[in-house]
Amino acid sequence: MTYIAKPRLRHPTLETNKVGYTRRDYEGKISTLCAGCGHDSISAAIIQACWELDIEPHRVAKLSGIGCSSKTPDYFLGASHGFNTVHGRMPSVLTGANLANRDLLYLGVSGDGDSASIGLGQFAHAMRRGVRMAYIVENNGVYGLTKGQFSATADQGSKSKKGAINSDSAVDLVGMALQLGATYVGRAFSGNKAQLVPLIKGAITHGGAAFIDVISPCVAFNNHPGSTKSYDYVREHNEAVSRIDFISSRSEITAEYAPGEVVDVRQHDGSLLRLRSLHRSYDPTNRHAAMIYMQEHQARGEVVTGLLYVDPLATDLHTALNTSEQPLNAMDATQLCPGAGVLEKLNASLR
Ligand SMILES: Cc1ncc(C[n+]2csc(CCOP(=O)(O)OP(=O)(O)O)c2C)c(N)n1
Ligand code: SF4
Ligand SMILES: [Mg+2]
Repeated sequence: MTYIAKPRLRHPTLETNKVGYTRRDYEGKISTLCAGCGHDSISAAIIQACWELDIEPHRVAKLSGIGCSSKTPDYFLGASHGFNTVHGRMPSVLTGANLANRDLLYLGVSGDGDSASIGLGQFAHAMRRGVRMAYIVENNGVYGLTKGQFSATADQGSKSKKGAINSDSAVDLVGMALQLGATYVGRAFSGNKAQLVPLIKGAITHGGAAFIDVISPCVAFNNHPGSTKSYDYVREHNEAVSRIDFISSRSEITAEYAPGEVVDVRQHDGSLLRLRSLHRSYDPTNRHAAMIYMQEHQARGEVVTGLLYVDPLATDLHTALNTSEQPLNAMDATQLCPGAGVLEKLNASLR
């Protein structure tokens, strides 16, 4: 993988967060993506979110598949654990890592090709099993890395750079995540950092499977008139359901909005998602209503963004499997392999 290392020099007056790190400590190598690629804005939002959450970088594991989007973990959180897996296989590798070490925060970064084509089955099962992770798809509607073929999220009727019309129906990952049981589902636009940063913070602190579909224009192959994933199209057709503020359990809670306009959602770790409703009837805790809302607006050609659904008390795969609180990777051989006697008892109990 090509990369350029950043100089290590730090200005001594750089602001630090509560755990003593500057924003620079959350950066990675210099990006080799095309100038203006939406994916770089998402990397910047991840850096900002982790710095503001006061996460120690070594507590994060970032995993990805293959694609321009899946290259991006090299460009943020340089001091975190990382695994660039095989095309479409990030969710299963992440599931294994999460089961072996539940103490890390898992960040899954993928592309629309990676997750909606070759990795669709993997995406589906990670969502339905409730693997605790922030799953971010950097959605540009094309296979950017292999030079701009339509991906499965390209809208029917949208036009390629060479003028071809996409005749296939689009896979809607947000609709699928809602249907499959993901407990935190959002959509954002890479060009709107104010919306994206709190959405990522909420996903990282969420107690179950969190999914964010980020429309991220590919300036090289999918940013022309006729594309529904271009900067101009998304800016013109964006319909935000709410403005979201993330308030950590340690921060003072201030009332900025008039009652009636605000929906406060407190997550299991005490953090608060404060949603200033742009549509008064929108309830982010109603999965069924979120699905209907999405479909109605999609039919009108609108790209709905914001926190679309959250179950604030979500649990995860570890709860479902009743796994040990102590991570497997922290156990010694006698704990991991308790011997023939225990195995015999277990087998007998299953007969
Ligand atoms: C098993 C396998 N099949 C195909 C490829 C070729 N390939 C590399 S990246 C890619 C698509 C990437 O598209 P996406 O996930 O949308 O990422 P983007 O580059 O658009 O960010 C494909 C088909 C591969 N690397 N491995
Ligand atoms: S080809 Fe597209 S997706 Fe890949 S780096 Fe360039 S602009 Fe980004
Ligand atoms: Mg893509």
